[in-house]
Amino acid sequence: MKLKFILVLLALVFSCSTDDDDNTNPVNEVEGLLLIKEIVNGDQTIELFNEKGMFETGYNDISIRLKDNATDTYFEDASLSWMPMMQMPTMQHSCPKSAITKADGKDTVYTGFIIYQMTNMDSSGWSLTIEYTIDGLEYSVTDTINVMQYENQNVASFMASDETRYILALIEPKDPSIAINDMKVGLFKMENMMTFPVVEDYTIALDPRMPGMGNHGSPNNTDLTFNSADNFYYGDLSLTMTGYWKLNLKLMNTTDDVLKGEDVTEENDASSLYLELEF
Ligand SMILES: [Cu+2]
Repeated sequence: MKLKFILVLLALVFSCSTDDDDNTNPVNEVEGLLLIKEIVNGDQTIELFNEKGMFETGYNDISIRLKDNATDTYFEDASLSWMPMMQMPTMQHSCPKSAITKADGKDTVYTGFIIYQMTNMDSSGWSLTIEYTIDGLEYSVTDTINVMQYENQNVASFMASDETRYILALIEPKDPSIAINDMKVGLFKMENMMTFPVVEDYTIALDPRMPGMGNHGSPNNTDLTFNSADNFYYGDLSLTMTGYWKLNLKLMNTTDDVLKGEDVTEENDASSLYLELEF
């Protein structure tokens, strides 16, 4: 009887503490992420986050919050879109990007990705326009952003033999290990300066090599194939030791014509299409 009473009491205490409405210590939905930039736009502030707290060339996973400056609270029912733009000496262009959607299981966080294919030496050149709708009202703001040059080639922008420019970005492994790693890349076509649709059903042949060690390879790699569930390409990447790896690639279209890249042979130590990895 006594034990039952204590259990009921405990249950009451716990249910009270979790049902607390005037929560003075709300859940931090961006815990573990670092602020990249805040963009103030009148009554709202857009907060951009990722793991490193900065944009880099290549694939960027981005978390976004939209703050009501008057109440210091975050909007939960906004719809957002974005347009990154690089100003070049004679023209401007955008880059591959996702839509912005609500983050799984979050109330105040929205997410998406942007793949910056290039940047200037001093990280300048890019701006980001964000359009959003709250309660039927549309807003838009543009600000400059810094994009740092990543230390290795984690993105390739290239003209292929079909006279099309493609952008190929390494997404995983993020933390490579001596193992068969899951490799994930994004492949996009530059339709025009502003539009970069996903390329479906191509094949990307994979031949990782260590140029610093006699250009040796590794066993049990698989070519990357398209996954229509999330529009990315997946394959097995075998890394047998730590160090610098050149991931030699060959891009094949749906009829298996090679559009870019060459086999690595005795006479040819690298493909003209590659990504780099160091760990
Ligand atoms: Cu550019």
